[in-house]
Amino acid sequence: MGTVVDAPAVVTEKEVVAENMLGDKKVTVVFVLGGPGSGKGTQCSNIVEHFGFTHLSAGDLLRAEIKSGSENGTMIENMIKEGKIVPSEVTIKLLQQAMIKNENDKFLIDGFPRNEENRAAFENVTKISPAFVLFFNCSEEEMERRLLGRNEGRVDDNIETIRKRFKVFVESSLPVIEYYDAKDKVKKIDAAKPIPEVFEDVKAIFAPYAKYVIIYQAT
Ligand code: UP5
Ligand code: MG
Repeated sequence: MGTVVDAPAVVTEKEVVAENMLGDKKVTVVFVLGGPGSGKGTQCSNIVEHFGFTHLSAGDLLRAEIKSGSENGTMIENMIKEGKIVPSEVTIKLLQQAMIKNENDKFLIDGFPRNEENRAAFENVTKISPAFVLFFNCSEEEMERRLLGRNEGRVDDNIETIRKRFKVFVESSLPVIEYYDAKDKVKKIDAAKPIPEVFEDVKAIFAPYAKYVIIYQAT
């Protein structure tokens, strides 16, 4: 019997910057995607509560940036009013800072990446690939009804901007979902159902990330 000799270790460039490392912590990232009003934010809150993830809504981070009086504030506000996608470097910086600041190692990134350029730039800059993509599928009719009934004072919740947001979603964001689907990374949810029913389906997907394991003992 011959001896098996290991091939000499070659450190490739890819291994030097290890994937999914943020500083010295290894992170798990789930992208939560779906059209405007599909229920991304609503379901992310449920996931946080049950599965110990930290929720990072790209839209919320951008809206906070406007409020903070940052130099990019006016540009971001104008883009949001028009339903357009803010330049990648702005959004990626906000997401990266939020992940570094937080001690958690499990993140839901809600509403990002929204186009092919967002996706490629995020992977290039952070070296993070998502564990999977949660996709909330819902008809425009239902999403429009929800957005018009939301009443949170968002500058983009008017019929004119909503129509623009739908168009951008179909033209720019759906191709991102298709990209991950080709890699078998998309978990598609029927998001047209009532909130608790949607969460039942979400729960089944997140079961491996459960915070507590309940052991039933027969008596
Ligand atoms: N609701 C939720 N689920 C329901 C259900 N199953 N049945 C009945 N009602 C349901 O829900 C919307 C409303 O519907 C709520 O009133 C809720 O109670 C109800 P929500 O959970 O808020 O839906 P969500 O999918 O989060 O909708 P949102 O409007 O936040 O989605 P968008 O993707 O449009 O908004 P986002 O904040 O992500 O982005 C806004 C803008 O920011 C973009 O248009 C863009 O201009 C900019 N942006 C970027 O440029 N880059 C980014 O990376 C991110 C955003
Ligand atoms: Mg949202």
